[in-house]
Amino acid sequence: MQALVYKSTGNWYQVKDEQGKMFVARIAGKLKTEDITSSNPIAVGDFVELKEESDDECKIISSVKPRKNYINRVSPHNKNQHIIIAANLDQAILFATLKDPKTSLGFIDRFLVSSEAYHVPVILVFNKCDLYKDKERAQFEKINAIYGAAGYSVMAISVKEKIGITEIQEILKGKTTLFSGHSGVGKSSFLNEILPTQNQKTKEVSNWSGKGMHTTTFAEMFDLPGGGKIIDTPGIRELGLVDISREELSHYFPEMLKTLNDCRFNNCQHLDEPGCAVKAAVENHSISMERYMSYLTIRDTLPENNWS
Ligand SMILES: Nc1nc2c(ncn2[C@@H]2O[C@H](COP(=O)(O)OP(=O)(O)OP(=O)(O)O)[C@@H](O)[C@H]2O)c(=O)[nH]1
Ligand SMILES: [Mg+2]
Ligand SMILES: [Zn+2]
Repeated sequence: MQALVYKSTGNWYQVKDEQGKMFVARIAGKLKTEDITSSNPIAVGDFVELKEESDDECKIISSVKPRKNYINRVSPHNKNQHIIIAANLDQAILFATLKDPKTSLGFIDRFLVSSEAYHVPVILVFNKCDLYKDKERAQFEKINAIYGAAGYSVMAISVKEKIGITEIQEILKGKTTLFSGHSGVGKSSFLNEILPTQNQKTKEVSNWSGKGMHTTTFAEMFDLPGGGKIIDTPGIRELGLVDISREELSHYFPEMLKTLNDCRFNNCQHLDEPGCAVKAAVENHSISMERYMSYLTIRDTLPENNWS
């Protein structure tokens, strides 16, 4: 019997079978899976096989179906382990904020690189636009220009003032969408706004250090009444990139990928090589300096290649 994983705590799982019935499930014994390097063998969004003979109280998961895609990150506790955030996604919304708390562009770029590597389209949603004064409005315009030029959709919304909600509902229709971003940016607040019966926990961010505070503690999937699914996740502070080498990094900056075929050397790393089309594009402002600087910063954190 096949089922879809709606919630994963690491110890037990909430799964829904093809008839729409929810069960608690556990892994018993050895699990058949291709994936051995992640610390969680099963993630929200996974399709799993349940043992026929297992009882209704607690089903037993016997195997995980191959994933269409997934987003993962380096474990904050162990650099050699990675954690699958969610699997089988159609798209992700990266929730960001310019204030209370502030999301750095570096974090956004790492998230985008990771999503490009796993072929998950991303929409950038800046929440809490009700807090904007002139300074933040100018910042948003700049960010909108930078990421718009790179090919991403950028939106400013306010869950509090109900600005931009219906536009996002349109984007969510019929798709499985991951909600990600720092803690306190309003992921669960948005979910509560469009699914009031769910009533996910949310928490004030004023007088709040941000450190180790997560209101949502486990990833969980929710069905949308008009079709489609949302996966709400705990906020992430830092996103360690998995399985990406320096040599391939520029392929995950879409605006660089479009340009790099024109570099003189086909292994050009867009540093000081002669005839580099990417650097030329930065100089004539068709690739933003901010994104190029981000490329260099992220590159420094990556291994030389991923097969050594
Ligand atoms: N001013 C303002 N505050 C908002 C808005 N949306 C959410 N908040 C507040 O931001 C705080 C954090 O919201 P949550 O929804 O808990 O944030 P989260 O992203 O789910 O956080 P984690 O679960 O920890 O990852 C709450 O106090 C919300 O009321 C908004 O549009 N404007
Ligand atoms: Mg939350
Ligand atoms: Zn180049």
